Amino acid sequence: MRILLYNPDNGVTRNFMPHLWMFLLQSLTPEGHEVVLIDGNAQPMDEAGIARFVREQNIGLVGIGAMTRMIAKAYRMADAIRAVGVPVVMGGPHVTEEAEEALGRDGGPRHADAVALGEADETWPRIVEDAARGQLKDVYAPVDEFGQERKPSLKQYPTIPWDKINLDQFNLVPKMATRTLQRIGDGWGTFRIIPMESGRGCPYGCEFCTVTGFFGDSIRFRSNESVVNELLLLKARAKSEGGQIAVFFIDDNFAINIKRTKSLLRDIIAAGAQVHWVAQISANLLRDEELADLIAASGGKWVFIGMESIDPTNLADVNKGFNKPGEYAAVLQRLALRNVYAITSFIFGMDNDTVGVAERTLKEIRTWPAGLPIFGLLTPLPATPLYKRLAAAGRLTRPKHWQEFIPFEMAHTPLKMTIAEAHAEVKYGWARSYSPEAMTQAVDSLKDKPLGYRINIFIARMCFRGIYFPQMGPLSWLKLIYQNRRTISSLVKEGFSTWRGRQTRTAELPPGSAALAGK
Ligand code: B12
Ligand code: SF4
Repeated sequence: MRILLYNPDNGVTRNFMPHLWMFLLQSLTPEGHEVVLIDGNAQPMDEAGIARFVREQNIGLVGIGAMTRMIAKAYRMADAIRAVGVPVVMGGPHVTEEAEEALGRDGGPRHADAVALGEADETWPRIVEDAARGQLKDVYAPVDEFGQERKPSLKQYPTIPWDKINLDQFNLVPKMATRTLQRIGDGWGTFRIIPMESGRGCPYGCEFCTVTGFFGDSIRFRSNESVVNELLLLKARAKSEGGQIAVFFIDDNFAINIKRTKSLLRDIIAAGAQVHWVAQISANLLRDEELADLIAASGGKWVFIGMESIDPTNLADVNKGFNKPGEYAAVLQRLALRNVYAITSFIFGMDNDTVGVAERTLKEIRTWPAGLPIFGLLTPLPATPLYKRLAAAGRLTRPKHWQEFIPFEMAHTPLKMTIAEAHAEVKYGWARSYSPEAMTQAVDSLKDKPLGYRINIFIARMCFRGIYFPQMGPLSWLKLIYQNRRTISSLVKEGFSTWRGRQTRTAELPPGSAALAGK
Protein backbone atom coordinates (compact mmCIF):
# COMPACT_ATOMS: atom_id res chain seq x y z
CA MET A 1 0.00 0.00 0.00
CA ARG A 2 1.19 3.55 -0.70
CA ILE A 3 0.70 5.83 2.29
CA LEU A 4 0.75 9.62 2.26
CA LEU A 5 1.64 11.46 5.47
CA TYR A 6 0.55 15.05 5.24
CA ASN A 7 1.00 18.06 7.54
CA PRO A 8 -1.00 21.14 6.55
CA ASP A 9 0.45 24.63 6.58
CA ASN A 10 -1.10 27.32 8.77
CA GLY A 11 -1.73 29.56 5.78
CA VAL A 12 0.13 32.47 7.34
CA THR A 13 3.77 31.75 8.05
CA ARG A 14 6.09 29.32 6.34
CA ASN A 15 7.41 26.89 8.89
CA PHE A 16 11.20 26.67 8.80
CA MET A 17 11.38 23.05 9.84
CA PRO A 18 9.64 19.79 8.92
CA HIS A 19 7.60 17.89 11.51
CA LEU A 20 9.19 15.01 13.37
CA TRP A 21 6.03 12.89 13.54
CA MET A 22 6.17 12.23 9.80
CA PHE A 23 9.70 10.83 9.83
CA LEU A 24 9.01 8.89 12.99
CA LEU A 25 5.86 7.21 11.65
CA GLN A 26 7.59 6.58 8.34
CA SER A 27 10.34 4.73 10.22
CA LEU A 28 7.76 2.77 12.22
CA THR A 29 5.74 1.69 9.16
CA PRO A 30 5.73 -2.11 8.74
CA GLU A 31 7.68 -3.59 5.80
CA GLY A 32 5.92 -3.85 2.48
CA HIS A 33 4.39 -0.37 2.43
CA GLU A 34 5.71 2.76 0.79
CA VAL A 35 5.43 6.13 2.56
CA VAL A 36 5.35 9.52 0.84
CA LEU A 37 5.68 12.74 2.88
CA ILE A 38 4.20 16.13 2.10
CA ASP A 39 4.64 19.12 4.37
CA GLY A 40 2.23 21.86 3.32
CA ASN A 41 4.75 24.46 4.46
CA ALA A 42 7.23 23.30 1.86
CA GLN A 43 4.76 22.13 -0.80
CA PRO A 44 1.61 24.21 -0.55
CA MET A 45 -1.48 22.33 -1.75
CA ASP A 46 -5.18 23.01 -1.86
CA GLU A 47 -8.08 20.57 -1.64
CA ALA A 48 -8.22 19.88 -5.39
CA GLY A 49 -4.42 19.45 -5.48
CA ILE A 50 -4.32 16.85 -2.74
CA ALA A 51 -7.28 14.92 -4.16
CA ARG A 52 -5.52 14.81 -7.54
CA PHE A 53 -2.24 13.76 -5.94
CA VAL A 54 -3.86 10.94 -3.99
CA ARG A 55 -5.62 9.60 -7.11
CA GLU A 56 -2.65 9.92 -9.47
CA GLN A 57 -0.17 8.42 -6.99
CA ASN A 58 -2.45 5.52 -6.15
CA ILE A 59 -2.40 6.32 -2.42
CA GLY A 60 -4.28 3.80 -0.26
CA LEU A 61 -4.15 5.60 3.11
CA VAL A 62 -3.55 9.18 4.16
CA GLY A 63 -2.32 10.14 7.63
CA ILE A 64 -2.79 13.76 8.64
CA GLY A 65 -1.26 15.39 11.71
CA ALA A 66 -2.06 18.90 12.84
CA MET A 67 -1.87 21.36 15.70
CA THR A 68 -5.04 23.19 16.71
CA ARG A 69 -4.30 26.20 14.54
CA MET A 70 -4.06 24.10 11.35
CA ILE A 71 -6.99 21.83 12.10
CA ALA A 72 -9.55 23.67 9.95
CA LYS A 73 -7.26 23.28 6.95
CA ALA A 74 -6.55 19.67 7.95
CA TYR A 75 -10.28 18.89 7.99
CA ARG A 76 -10.82 20.52 4.57
CA MET A 77 -7.98 18.48 3.09
CA ALA A 78 -9.27 15.30 4.77
CA ASP A 79 -12.75 15.92 3.34
CA ALA A 80 -11.31 16.26 -0.17
CA ILE A 81 -9.31 13.03 0.19
CA ARG A 82 -12.25 11.07 1.58
CA ALA A 83 -14.43 12.38 -1.27
CA VAL A 84 -12.22 10.46 -3.73
CA GLY A 85 -12.63 7.30 -1.66
CA VAL A 86 -9.30 7.16 0.18
CA PRO A 87 -9.42 6.63 3.98
CA VAL A 88 -7.94 9.24 6.29
CA VAL A 89 -6.47 8.70 9.73
CA MET A 90 -5.77 11.76 11.84
CA GLY A 91 -3.46 12.17 14.83
CA GLY A 92 -1.65 14.80 16.89
CA PRO A 93 -2.48 17.07 19.82
CA HIS A 94 -5.73 18.52 18.49
CA VAL A 95 -7.65 15.40 17.51
CA THR A 96 -6.42 13.65 20.64
CA GLU A 97 -8.47 16.14 22.63
CA GLU A 98 -11.26 16.61 20.07
CA ALA A 99 -11.65 13.11 18.67
CA GLU A 100 -15.45 13.40 18.60
CA GLU A 101 -15.18 16.45 16.37
CA ALA A 102 -12.87 14.68 13.89
CA LEU A 103 -15.15 11.64 13.81
CA GLY A 104 -18.31 13.74 13.39
CA ARG A 105 -19.80 12.54 16.66
CA ASP A 106 -20.40 16.04 17.97
CA GLY A 107 -23.15 16.83 15.48
CA GLY A 108 -20.75 18.18 12.86
CA PRO A 109 -19.50 16.50 9.67
CA ARG A 110 -17.10 13.55 9.87
CA HIS A 111 -13.57 14.33 8.67
CA ALA A 112 -11.57 11.23 9.56
CA ASP A 113 -12.13 7.50 9.14
CA ALA A 114 -9.92 6.89 12.17
CA VAL A 115 -8.28 8.88 14.93
CA ALA A 116 -5.00 7.99 16.67
CA LEU A 117 -5.07 9.26 20.25
CA GLY A 118 -1.91 10.44 21.98
CA GLU A 119 1.50 9.10 21.08
CA ALA A 120 1.11 6.78 18.09
CA ASP A 121 4.53 5.09 18.04
CA GLU A 122 2.99 1.77 19.03
CA THR A 123 -0.44 2.10 17.42
CA TRP A 124 0.75 3.22 13.96
CA PRO A 125 1.87 -0.24 12.76
CA ARG A 126 -1.56 -1.61 13.76
CA ILE A 127 -3.34 1.23 11.95
CA VAL A 128 -1.41 0.48 8.77
CA GLU A 129 -2.15 -3.25 8.90
CA ASP A 130 -5.86 -2.63 9.61
CA ALA A 131 -6.06 -0.14 6.74
CA ALA A 132 -4.33 -2.58 4.37
CA ARG A 133 -7.02 -5.15 5.26
CA GLY A 134 -9.77 -2.54 4.87
CA GLN A 135 -10.64 -2.86 8.55
CA LEU A 136 -9.83 0.52 10.07
CA LYS A 137 -11.33 1.10 13.51
CA ASP A 138 -12.61 4.52 14.52
CA VAL A 139 -10.24 5.06 17.45
CA TYR A 140 -6.74 3.84 18.23
CA ALA A 141 -5.61 4.46 21.79
CA PRO A 142 -2.17 3.72 23.25
CA VAL A 143 -3.22 1.28 25.96
CA ASP A 144 -1.76 -1.90 27.43
CA GLU A 145 -3.53 -5.27 27.64
CA PHE A 146 -5.43 -4.04 30.71
CA GLY A 147 -6.75 -0.98 28.95
CA GLN A 148 -4.44 1.35 30.90
CA GLU A 149 -2.83 4.25 29.02
CA ARG A 150 0.73 3.37 27.99
CA LYS A 151 3.39 5.91 27.11
CA PRO A 152 5.91 4.46 24.67
CA SER A 153 9.42 4.04 26.02
CA LEU A 154 12.08 5.86 24.06
CA LYS A 155 14.75 3.33 24.97
CA GLN A 156 14.30 1.39 21.70
CA TYR A 157 14.08 4.46 19.48
CA PRO A 158 13.78 3.74 15.76
CA THR A 159 16.64 4.73 13.48
CA ILE A 160 15.36 7.46 11.21
CA PRO A 161 17.20 6.86 7.93
CA TRP A 162 18.31 10.47 7.48
CA ASP A 163 20.94 9.32 4.99
CA LYS A 164 18.27 7.99 2.59
CA ILE A 165 15.14 10.12 3.05
CA ASN A 166 14.43 12.54 0.23
CA LEU A 167 14.73 15.94 1.94
CA ASP A 168 14.57 18.13 -1.18
CA GLN A 169 11.39 19.90 -0.02
CA PHE A 170 13.08 20.96 3.23
CA ASN A 171 16.12 22.75 1.79
CA LEU A 172 16.08 26.39 2.94
CA VAL A 173 18.60 27.44 0.25
CA PRO A 174 16.81 28.73 -2.87
CA LYS A 175 17.35 26.37 -5.85
CA MET A 176 18.97 29.01 -8.03
CA ALA A 177 21.69 29.66 -5.41
CA THR A 178 22.51 26.01 -4.65
CA ARG A 179 25.36 25.55 -7.16
CA THR A 180 27.20 28.74 -6.14
CA LEU A 181 26.74 28.25 -2.42
CA GLN A 182 27.97 24.67 -2.55
CA ARG A 183 31.46 26.10 -3.15
CA ILE A 184 31.45 28.55 -0.23
CA GLY A 185 33.39 27.50 2.87
CA ASP A 186 32.48 23.93 3.83
CA GLY A 187 29.51 24.20 1.45
CA TRP A 188 26.13 25.90 1.77
CA GLY A 189 24.37 24.20 -1.15
CA THR A 190 21.78 22.89 1.28
CA PHE A 191 20.72 24.15 4.67
CA ARG A 192 18.15 22.24 6.66
CA ILE A 193 16.85 22.48 10.20
CA ILE A 194 16.01 18.98 11.34
CA PRO A 195 13.79 18.18 14.34
CA MET A 196 15.15 15.64 16.79
CA GLU A 197 13.91 14.54 20.20
CA SER A 198 16.05 13.34 23.07
CA GLY A 199 13.17 12.97 25.51
CA ARG A 200 9.42 13.50 25.99
CA GLY A 201 7.25 14.85 28.79
CA CYS A 202 7.29 17.81 31.13
CA PRO A 203 6.26 17.83 34.79
CA TYR A 204 5.62 21.58 35.11
CA GLY A 205 1.99 21.72 34.01
CA CYS A 206 1.78 25.36 32.94
CA GLU A 207 -1.88 26.26 32.66
CA PHE A 208 -1.94 27.13 28.94
CA CYS A 209 0.16 24.20 27.74
CA THR A 210 -0.96 20.85 26.35
CA VAL A 211 2.34 19.06 26.90
CA THR A 212 1.95 17.79 30.47
CA GLY A 213 -1.52 16.44 29.63
CA PHE A 214 -0.45 14.91 26.32
CA PHE A 215 3.00 13.47 26.97
CA GLY A 216 2.66 13.08 30.72
CA ASP A 217 4.46 14.44 33.73
CA SER A 218 7.14 11.76 33.86
CA ILE A 219 9.96 12.13 31.44
CA ARG A 220 11.27 9.47 29.10
CA PHE A 221 14.68 9.75 27.48
CA ARG A 222 16.39 8.16 24.52
CA SER A 223 19.83 6.72 25.17
CA ASN A 224 22.74 9.09 24.63
CA GLU A 225 24.10 6.66 22.07
CA SER A 226 20.99 6.78 19.91
CA VAL A 227 20.96 10.61 19.92
CA VAL A 228 24.68 10.78 19.12
CA ASN A 229 24.33 8.29 16.27
CA GLU A 230 21.48 10.29 14.78
CA LEU A 231 23.57 13.46 14.92
CA LEU A 232 26.49 11.68 13.24
CA LEU A 233 24.20 10.45 10.48
CA LEU A 234 22.88 13.94 9.84
CA LYS A 235 26.33 15.45 9.91
CA ALA A 236 27.60 12.91 7.38
CA ARG A 237 24.68 13.61 5.07
CA ALA A 238 25.24 17.36 5.13
CA LYS A 239 28.94 16.86 4.39
CA SER A 240 28.29 14.51 1.49
CA GLU A 241 25.93 17.08 -0.05
CA GLY A 242 28.23 20.07 0.37
CA GLY A 243 25.66 21.55 2.71
CA GLN A 244 24.86 22.41 6.31
CA ILE A 245 22.51 21.02 8.87
CA ALA A 246 21.19 22.40 12.15
CA VAL A 247 19.17 20.45 14.68
CA PHE A 248 16.16 21.61 16.71
CA PHE A 249 15.95 19.47 19.85
CA ILE A 250 12.18 19.60 20.18
CA ASP A 251 12.12 18.33 23.79
CA ASP A 252 9.86 20.63 25.73
CA ASN A 253 12.52 21.20 28.31
CA PHE A 254 15.86 19.94 27.04
CA ALA A 255 17.53 20.37 30.45
CA ILE A 256 14.68 19.05 32.59
CA ASN A 257 17.15 16.57 34.11
CA ILE A 258 20.36 18.60 34.19
CA LYS A 259 22.58 15.65 35.06
CA ARG A 260 21.34 13.67 32.09
CA THR A 261 21.55 16.68 29.72
CA LYS A 262 25.15 17.27 30.74
CA SER A 263 25.98 13.63 30.15
CA LEU A 264 24.36 13.76 26.69
CA LEU A 265 26.24 16.94 25.77
CA ARG A 266 29.52 15.43 26.96
CA ASP A 267 28.90 12.36 24.80
CA ILE A 268 28.12 14.56 21.79
CA ILE A 269 31.42 16.38 22.28
CA ALA A 270 33.40 13.16 22.81
CA ALA A 271 31.98 11.65 19.61
CA GLY A 272 32.65 14.78 17.55
CA ALA A 273 28.91 14.83 16.79
CA GLN A 274 28.51 18.59 17.22
CA VAL A 275 26.17 20.35 14.82
CA HIS A 276 24.64 23.77 15.38
CA TRP A 277 21.58 23.22 17.52
CA VAL A 278 18.60 24.99 19.08
CA ALA A 279 16.65 23.74 22.10
CA GLN A 280 13.90 24.83 24.46
CA ILE A 281 15.07 25.25 28.05
CA SER A 282 13.23 27.03 30.83
CA ALA A 283 15.06 29.95 32.48
CA ASN A 284 15.19 28.28 35.92
CA LEU A 285 17.37 25.49 34.50
CA LEU A 286 19.91 27.86 32.99
CA ARG A 287 21.51 28.91 36.28
CA ASP A 288 24.19 26.27 35.93
CA GLU A 289 27.53 27.58 34.55
CA GLU A 290 28.77 24.13 33.58
CA LEU A 291 25.58 23.46 31.64
CA ALA A 292 26.08 26.75 29.77
CA ASP A 293 29.67 25.72 28.95
CA LEU A 294 28.55 22.36 27.65
CA ILE A 295 25.74 23.90 25.58
CA ALA A 296 28.26 26.11 23.80
CA ALA A 297 30.89 23.39 23.38
CA SER A 298 28.40 20.89 21.94
CA GLY A 299 27.15 23.25 19.20
CA GLY A 300 24.25 25.00 20.98
CA LYS A 301 23.60 28.33 19.26
CA TRP A 302 20.08 29.37 20.23
CA VAL A 303 17.97 28.59 23.25
CA PHE A 304 14.22 29.11 23.18
CA ILE A 305 13.05 30.38 26.56
CA GLY A 306 9.36 30.62 27.41
CA MET A 307 9.59 33.76 29.55
CA GLU A 308 5.88 34.50 29.04
CA SER A 309 5.75 37.61 31.24
CA ILE A 310 7.87 39.95 33.32
CA ASP A 311 5.08 40.10 35.88
CA PRO A 312 5.31 37.50 38.71
CA THR A 313 1.53 37.73 39.30
CA ASN A 314 0.84 36.69 35.71
CA LEU A 315 3.32 33.86 36.01
CA ALA A 316 1.71 32.60 39.21
CA ASP A 317 -1.74 32.83 37.55
CA VAL A 318 -0.70 30.40 34.81
CA ASN A 319 1.16 28.06 37.17
CA LYS A 320 4.55 29.18 35.90
CA GLY A 321 5.79 30.74 39.13
CA PHE A 322 9.09 28.89 38.68
CA ASN A 323 9.99 31.58 36.11
CA LYS A 324 11.69 34.42 38.02
CA PRO A 325 11.75 37.65 35.97
CA GLY A 326 14.47 38.98 38.28
CA GLU A 327 16.94 36.42 36.92
CA TYR A 328 16.13 36.71 33.20
CA ALA A 329 18.94 39.21 32.54
CA ALA A 330 21.59 37.08 34.27
CA VAL A 331 20.48 33.96 32.41
CA LEU A 332 20.71 35.71 29.04
CA GLN A 333 24.06 37.23 29.91
CA ARG A 334 25.37 33.79 30.89
CA LEU A 335 24.42 32.45 27.46
CA ALA A 336 25.59 35.53 25.54
CA LEU A 337 29.05 35.32 27.13
CA ARG A 338 29.36 31.99 25.31
CA ASN A 339 27.89 33.28 22.03
CA VAL A 340 24.64 31.41 22.66
CA TYR A 341 21.60 33.60 22.15
CA ALA A 342 17.99 33.44 23.14
CA ILE A 343 14.62 33.31 21.47
CA THR A 344 12.55 34.89 24.22
CA SER A 345 8.84 34.21 24.05
CA PHE A 346 6.22 36.45 25.69
CA ILE A 347 2.47 36.16 26.07
CA PHE A 348 0.24 39.23 26.30
CA GLY A 349 -3.40 39.31 27.35
CA MET A 350 -2.72 37.56 30.65
CA ASP A 351 -5.08 38.29 33.51
CA ASN A 352 -2.86 40.85 35.21
CA ASP A 353 -1.80 42.61 31.99
CA THR A 354 -2.85 46.21 31.52
CA VAL A 355 -2.39 48.65 28.66
CA GLY A 356 1.30 49.42 28.23
CA VAL A 357 2.46 45.86 28.94
CA ALA A 358 4.34 45.72 25.62
CA GLU A 359 6.38 48.85 26.32
CA ARG A 360 7.10 47.71 29.89
CA THR A 361 8.33 44.39 28.53
CA LEU A 362 10.41 46.05 25.79
CA LYS A 363 12.04 48.28 28.38
CA GLU A 364 13.35 45.14 30.07
CA ILE A 365 14.30 43.47 26.80
CA ARG A 366 16.40 46.50 25.80
CA THR A 367 18.63 45.89 28.82
CA TRP A 368 19.34 42.29 27.73
CA PRO A 369 21.82 41.01 25.13
CA ALA A 370 20.20 41.23 21.67
CA GLY A 371 18.21 38.11 20.81
CA LEU A 372 14.96 37.21 19.12
CA PRO A 373 11.89 38.29 21.11
CA ILE A 374 8.54 36.87 20.03
CA PHE A 375 5.09 37.91 21.22
CA GLY A 376 1.83 35.98 21.28
CA LEU A 377 -1.57 36.10 22.93
CA LEU A 378 -2.82 33.85 25.69
CA THR A 379 -4.69 31.11 23.82
CA PRO A 380 -7.01 28.57 25.41
CA LEU A 381 -6.01 25.34 23.64
CA PRO A 382 -8.49 22.48 23.97
CA ALA A 383 -8.33 20.40 27.16
CA THR A 384 -5.79 22.64 28.89
CA PRO A 385 -6.48 23.79 32.46
CA LEU A 386 -6.66 27.32 31.02
CA TYR A 387 -9.44 26.33 28.62
CA LYS A 388 -11.40 24.72 31.43
CA ARG A 389 -10.96 27.72 33.76
CA LEU A 390 -12.04 30.26 31.15
CA ALA A 391 -14.98 28.11 30.01
CA ALA A 392 -16.17 27.75 33.61
CA ALA A 393 -15.93 31.51 34.10
CA GLY A 394 -17.91 32.15 30.88
CA ARG A 395 -15.00 34.11 29.43
CA LEU A 396 -14.57 32.27 26.12
CA THR A 397 -15.67 34.50 23.26
CA ARG A 398 -14.88 31.91 20.57
CA PRO A 399 -15.08 28.52 22.30
CA LYS A 400 -14.29 26.67 19.05
CA HIS A 401 -11.74 29.20 17.83
CA TRP A 402 -9.91 26.58 15.78
CA GLN A 403 -12.84 26.18 13.42
CA GLU A 404 -11.93 29.58 12.03
CA PHE A 405 -8.23 30.15 12.63
CA ILE A 406 -7.35 33.85 12.74
CA PRO A 407 -3.72 34.58 13.57
CA PHE A 408 -3.08 36.76 16.64
CA GLU A 409 -6.77 36.94 17.57
CA MET A 410 -7.88 36.25 21.13
CA ALA A 411 -10.58 33.74 21.94
CA HIS A 412 -11.43 35.08 25.42
CA THR A 413 -11.62 38.40 27.22
CA PRO A 414 -8.62 39.39 29.31
CA LEU A 415 -9.44 40.75 32.76
CA LYS A 416 -7.80 44.17 32.80
CA MET A 417 -7.97 45.27 29.18
CA THR A 418 -10.09 44.70 26.12
CA ILE A 419 -9.37 42.19 23.37
CA ALA A 420 -8.57 45.05 20.97
CA GLU A 421 -6.09 46.50 23.48
CA ALA A 422 -4.36 43.13 23.85
CA HIS A 423 -4.07 42.88 20.05
CA ALA A 424 -2.57 46.37 19.94
CA GLU A 425 0.02 45.39 22.57
CA VAL A 426 1.18 42.42 20.50
CA LYS A 427 1.41 44.56 17.39
CA TYR A 428 3.42 47.15 19.30
CA GLY A 429 5.82 44.49 20.56
CA TRP A 430 6.52 43.15 17.06
CA ALA A 431 6.64 46.54 15.35
CA ARG A 432 9.11 48.01 17.88
CA SER A 433 11.30 44.94 18.05
CA TYR A 434 11.67 44.40 14.30
CA SER A 435 11.66 47.93 12.84
CA PRO A 436 14.74 48.80 10.72
CA GLU A 437 15.95 50.97 13.65
CA ALA A 438 15.63 48.08 16.09
CA MET A 439 17.50 45.79 13.66
CA THR A 440 20.38 48.29 13.43
CA GLN A 441 20.43 48.70 17.19
CA ALA A 442 20.54 44.92 17.74
CA VAL A 443 23.40 44.42 15.29
CA ASP A 444 25.33 47.45 16.63
CA SER A 445 24.96 46.24 20.21
CA LEU A 446 26.96 43.15 19.21
CA LYS A 447 29.97 45.13 17.92
CA ASP A 448 32.38 43.05 20.02
CA LYS A 449 31.10 39.79 18.48
CA PRO A 450 32.46 38.17 15.31
CA LEU A 451 30.98 39.44 12.03
CA GLY A 452 29.56 35.99 11.21
CA TYR A 453 27.59 36.05 14.42
CA ARG A 454 26.14 39.49 13.69
CA ILE A 455 25.13 38.44 10.16
CA ASN A 456 23.51 35.37 11.63
CA ILE A 457 21.43 37.34 14.11
CA PHE A 458 20.44 39.86 11.45
CA ILE A 459 19.20 37.15 9.07
CA ALA A 460 17.40 35.37 11.91
CA ARG A 461 15.70 38.64 12.85
CA MET A 462 14.60 39.27 9.27
CA CYS A 463 13.01 35.79 9.20
CA PHE A 464 11.42 36.02 12.66
CA ARG A 465 9.80 39.33 11.74
CA GLY A 466 7.71 37.31 9.29
CA ILE A 467 5.95 35.46 12.11
CA TYR A 468 3.85 38.59 12.67
CA PHE A 469 4.29 40.57 9.45
CA PRO A 470 3.76 38.02 6.66
CA GLN A 471 6.54 38.37 4.07
CA MET A 472 5.80 35.49 1.76
CA GLY A 473 6.75 36.61 -1.79
CA PRO A 474 9.99 37.97 -3.33
CA LEU A 475 8.46 41.46 -3.51
CA SER A 476 7.92 41.72 0.25
CA TRP A 477 11.48 40.48 0.80
CA LEU A 478 12.85 43.10 -1.58
CA LYS A 479 10.91 45.77 0.31
CA LEU A 480 12.29 44.51 3.60
CA ILE A 481 15.85 44.48 2.25
CA TYR A 482 15.39 48.05 1.04
CA GLN A 483 14.09 49.16 4.44
CA ASN A 484 17.11 47.58 6.13
CA ARG A 485 19.63 48.76 3.55
CA ARG A 486 21.73 50.68 6.09
CA THR A 487 22.40 47.67 8.29
CA ILE A 488 22.93 45.42 5.27
CA SER A 489 25.41 47.77 3.61
CA SER A 490 27.42 48.22 6.82
CA LEU A 491 27.63 44.42 7.30
CA VAL A 492 28.60 43.92 3.64
CA LYS A 493 31.25 46.69 3.83
CA GLU A 494 32.75 45.17 6.95
CA GLY A 495 32.74 41.72 5.36
CA PHE A 496 34.45 43.04 2.25
CA SER A 497 37.17 44.89 4.15
CA THR A 498 37.82 41.83 6.36
CA TRP A 499 38.14 39.71 3.20
CA ARG A 500 40.44 42.31 1.53
CA GLY A 501 42.59 42.51 4.65
CA ARG A 502 42.96 38.75 4.65
CA GLN A 503 43.87 38.71 0.94
CA THR A 504 46.50 41.43 1.45
CA ARG A 505 48.03 39.64 4.41
CA THR A 506 48.16 36.38 2.43
CA ALA A 507 49.83 38.12 -0.56
CA GLU A 508 52.49 39.62 1.74
CA LEU A 509 53.49 36.23 3.17
CA PRO A 510 56.55 34.42 1.76
CA PRO A 511 55.74 31.75 -0.86
CA GLY A 512 54.62 28.40 0.60
CA SER A 513 53.01 29.84 3.73
CA ALA A 514 49.75 30.91 1.98
CA ALA A 515 48.00 27.65 2.79
CA LEU A 516 48.79 28.03 6.47
CA ALA A 517 47.64 31.65 6.46
CA GLY A 518 44.19 30.57 5.30
CA LYS A 519 43.73 28.55 8.50
C1 B12 B 1 8.68 21.69 17.47
C2 B12 B 1 7.42 22.42 17.86
C3 B12 B 1 7.10 23.55 17.14
C4 B12 B 1 7.86 24.06 15.92
C5 B12 B 1 7.09 23.75 14.63
C6 B12 B 1 6.64 22.37 14.47
C7 B12 B 1 7.68 21.52 13.78
N1 B12 B 1 8.04 21.84 12.59
O1 B12 B 1 8.15 20.58 14.35
C8 B12 B 1 7.78 25.56 16.15
C9 B12 B 1 8.85 25.94 17.14
C10 B12 B 1 7.87 26.43 14.92
C11 B12 B 1 6.41 25.61 16.83
C12 B12 B 1 5.57 26.66 16.76
C13 B12 B 1 4.31 26.68 17.34
N2 B12 B 1 3.82 25.77 18.20
CO1 B12 B 1 4.71 24.13 18.60
N3 B12 B 1 5.53 22.61 19.28
C14 B12 B 1 6.60 21.98 18.93
C15 B12 B 1 6.85 20.85 19.91
C16 B12 B 1 7.81 21.36 20.96
C17 B12 B 1 7.39 19.57 19.36
C18 B12 B 1 6.58 18.90 18.24
C19 B12 B 1 7.08 17.52 18.05
O2 B12 B 1 7.76 17.23 17.08
N4 B12 B 1 6.82 16.62 19.03
C20 B12 B 1 7.33 15.25 19.04
C21 B12 B 1 6.42 14.36 18.21
C22 B12 B 1 6.95 12.94 18.22
O3 B12 B 1 5.16 14.40 18.84
P1 B12 B 1 3.84 14.78 18.04
O4 B12 B 1 4.09 15.76 17.00
O5 B12 B 1 2.78 15.06 19.00
O6 B12 B 1 3.51 13.38 17.28
C23 B12 B 1 3.13 12.20 17.98
C24 B12 B 1 1.61 12.09 18.20
O7 B12 B 1 0.96 13.33 18.34
C25 B12 B 1 1.11 11.33 17.03
N5 B12 B 1 0.82 12.03 15.79
C26 B12 B 1 1.09 13.28 15.40
N6 B12 B 1 0.64 13.50 14.16
C27 B12 B 1 0.09 12.37 13.72
C28 B12 B 1 -0.52 12.05 12.53
C29 B12 B 1 -1.01 10.74 12.36
C30 B12 B 1 -1.63 10.37 11.07
C31 B12 B 1 -0.92 9.80 13.40
C32 B12 B 1 -1.44 8.45 13.23
C33 B12 B 1 -0.32 10.15 14.62
C34 B12 B 1 0.18 11.41 14.76
O8 B12 B 1 2.18 10.44 16.78
C35 B12 B 1 3.44 11.05 17.05
C36 B12 B 1 4.35 10.02 17.67
O9 B12 B 1 3.86 9.58 18.89
C37 B12 B 1 5.41 20.64 20.49
C38 B12 B 1 5.37 20.08 21.89
C39 B12 B 1 5.60 18.61 21.85
N7 B12 B 1 6.37 18.12 22.74
O10 B12 B 1 5.09 17.89 20.98
C40 B12 B 1 4.84 22.03 20.40
C41 B12 B 1 3.35 22.17 20.11
C42 B12 B 1 2.97 21.20 19.02
N8 B12 B 1 3.26 23.54 19.62
C43 B12 B 1 2.20 24.15 20.00
C44 B12 B 1 1.89 25.50 19.68
C45 B12 B 1 0.67 26.08 20.35
C46 B12 B 1 2.68 26.23 18.79
C47 B12 B 1 2.45 27.67 18.34
C48 B12 B 1 1.02 28.00 18.03
C49 B12 B 1 3.03 28.57 19.43
C50 B12 B 1 2.73 30.01 19.22
N9 B12 B 1 1.93 30.55 20.11
O11 B12 B 1 3.20 30.60 18.29
C51 B12 B 1 3.36 27.80 17.10
C52 B12 B 1 2.60 27.59 15.79
C53 B12 B 1 3.49 27.27 14.62
C54 B12 B 1 2.84 27.29 13.29
N10 B12 B 1 3.45 26.65 12.34
O12 B12 B 1 1.85 27.87 13.05
C55 B12 B 1 1.33 23.27 20.86
C56 B12 B 1 0.17 22.73 20.06
C57 B12 B 1 -1.06 22.47 20.91
C58 B12 B 1 -2.23 22.29 20.05
N11 B12 B 1 -3.30 21.79 20.63
O13 B12 B 1 -2.26 22.60 18.91
C59 B12 B 1 2.36 22.18 21.33
C60 B12 B 1 1.78 20.81 21.64
C61 B12 B 1 3.07 22.75 22.58
C62 B12 B 1 2.17 23.29 23.65
N12 B12 B 1 2.62 24.33 24.28
O14 B12 B 1 1.11 22.85 23.94
N13 B12 B 1 6.15 24.44 17.46
S1 SF4 C 1 7.54 24.24 31.00
FE1 SF4 C 1 7.01 24.46 28.82
S2 SF4 C 1 6.46 22.38 28.13
FE2 SF4 C 1 6.47 22.34 30.38
S3 SF4 C 1 4.32 22.69 30.90
FE3 SF4 C 1 5.36 24.69 30.93
S4 SF4 C 1 5.08 25.55 28.87
FE4 SF4 C 1 4.57 23.35 28.77
